[in-house]
Amino acid sequence: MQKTICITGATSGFGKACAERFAQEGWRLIVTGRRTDRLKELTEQWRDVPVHAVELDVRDLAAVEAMVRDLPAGFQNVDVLVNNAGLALGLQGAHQADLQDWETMIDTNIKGLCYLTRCLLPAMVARNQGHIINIGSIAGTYPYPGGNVYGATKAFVKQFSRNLLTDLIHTKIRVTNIEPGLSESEFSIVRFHGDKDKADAVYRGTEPLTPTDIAEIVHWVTSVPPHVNICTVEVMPVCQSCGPLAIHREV
Ligand code: NDP
Ligand code: 8X3
Repeated sequence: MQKTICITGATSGFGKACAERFAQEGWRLIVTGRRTDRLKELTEQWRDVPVHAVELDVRDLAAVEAMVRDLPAGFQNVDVLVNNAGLALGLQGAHQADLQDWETMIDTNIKGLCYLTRCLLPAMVARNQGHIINIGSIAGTYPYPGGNVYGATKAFVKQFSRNLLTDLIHTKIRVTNIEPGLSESEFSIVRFHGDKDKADAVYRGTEPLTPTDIAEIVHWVTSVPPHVNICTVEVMPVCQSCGPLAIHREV
């Protein structure tokens, strides 16, 4: 039977690559994001793919509830939710960071992810079938200067994913947290508020992961046998590793 996947943040980067990957596999797609021109561009490339595109800001609980309530016939049984919409804003130290940036990251990466999960889970539990795939980050495990609230939101995603598994142990629902490292998308342009030169510098001299790499992993975790749950995937490009612990000396 044709399966249905709901992807948040499908207008760019990982989410868009996931939409394209699952379209190739013949899934029904629910694609969401705030930029409607991007959603239109994305869906116009497919002729035979059943797709439901929804303009959605994941921070808006009423809009999330309405989206789930108003899913059209054929799209109501969501088999996979990819909680991908998210962002980092700024790279300043905690004493200098913009509080509004912190609010936006918390509202999007934590609250938005919770809204989608809470609204789609009851139907999954009723059907005893489903898969929640959260896009965390290595920043949720390994601290780095300026990662402050962004990393903390992804640490939330890690623990929330684990706690979902404990709540759902009596069901066949799977929960996966995918934690990528350095990946080239619009992520850094957003982080630096549109400063393309700063964003390009992040990837200079590296071979980062690509959105296609992440989409392959998202597809893989859905394709293992139903009794197998890939709980966590931590993935970095070969050019990246965890830094050493730091010591500041006064001499
Ligand atoms: P992009 O900036 O390319 O894509 C982010 C997507 O999130 C866009 O489609 C954007 O859509 C959507 N989005 C942002 N805010 C909202 C919102 N309030 N409501 C709805 N959609 C929103 O970045 P990536 O593809 O790289 O990032 C995807 C996820 O992966 C994020 O959660 C990010 O934290 C995580 N990640 C990224 C890494 C990287 O190095 N790139 C590494 C590890 C994790 P729109 O603007 O149209 O709403
Ligand atoms: C994105 C990866 O290292 O830029 O989540 O925080 S990193």
